[in-house]
Amino acid sequence: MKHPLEHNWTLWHWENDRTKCWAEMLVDVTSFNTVEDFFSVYYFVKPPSDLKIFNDYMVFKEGIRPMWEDDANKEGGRWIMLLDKASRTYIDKMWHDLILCMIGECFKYSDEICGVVINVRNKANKLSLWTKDSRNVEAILSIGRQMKELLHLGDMEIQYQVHKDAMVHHGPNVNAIYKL
Ligand code: M7G
Repeated sequence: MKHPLEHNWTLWHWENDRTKCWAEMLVDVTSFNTVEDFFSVYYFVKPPSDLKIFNDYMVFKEGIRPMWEDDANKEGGRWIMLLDKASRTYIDKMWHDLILCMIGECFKYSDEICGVVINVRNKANKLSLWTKDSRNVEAILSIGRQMKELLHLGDMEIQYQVHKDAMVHHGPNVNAIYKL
């Protein structure tokens, strides 16, 4: 018998294509709701370190689109870590471990979690955990602290950014409301 997960999850892929708008570049790859099916998907797709620049993977609870505009995200934000000088193995390990912690419901406030994203970029790859309510301070700080513990981040800084702020500012100008 397969081992059921608490939620159904969807893997999305985004690849830059200048002929399309951002949302049109998002592709819903597949969904899974057991540990075994997660690993089949995980080992079927390329690891993040093999993706070209300007590709993203997202794993979100089924029914939540991995975009700011979705009802589940519009009041939310994200804990983000930069993987600028990280090795390929480290990037893949962080991606793998964060997904497992999320789908395995390791977080005390797992109901607040919408999904996880990895952005493969020139400057720095970015790994982020999206939460649904940027005003829920207790949940956000608990999730951030657990993310640091579970991924053994030590003194590596993570920052919490509000999606509404990301909609109007870009890149380094997005304000971090919490840092851990
Ligand atoms: P990014 O891919 O998060 O980071 O955002 P990057 O600057 O490292 O590439 C880049 C751009 O993609 C944003 O400025 C938006 O134009 C677009 N974009 C990103 N996200 C996550 C969204 C989204 O959720 N909705 C919409 N409409 N555009 C987005």
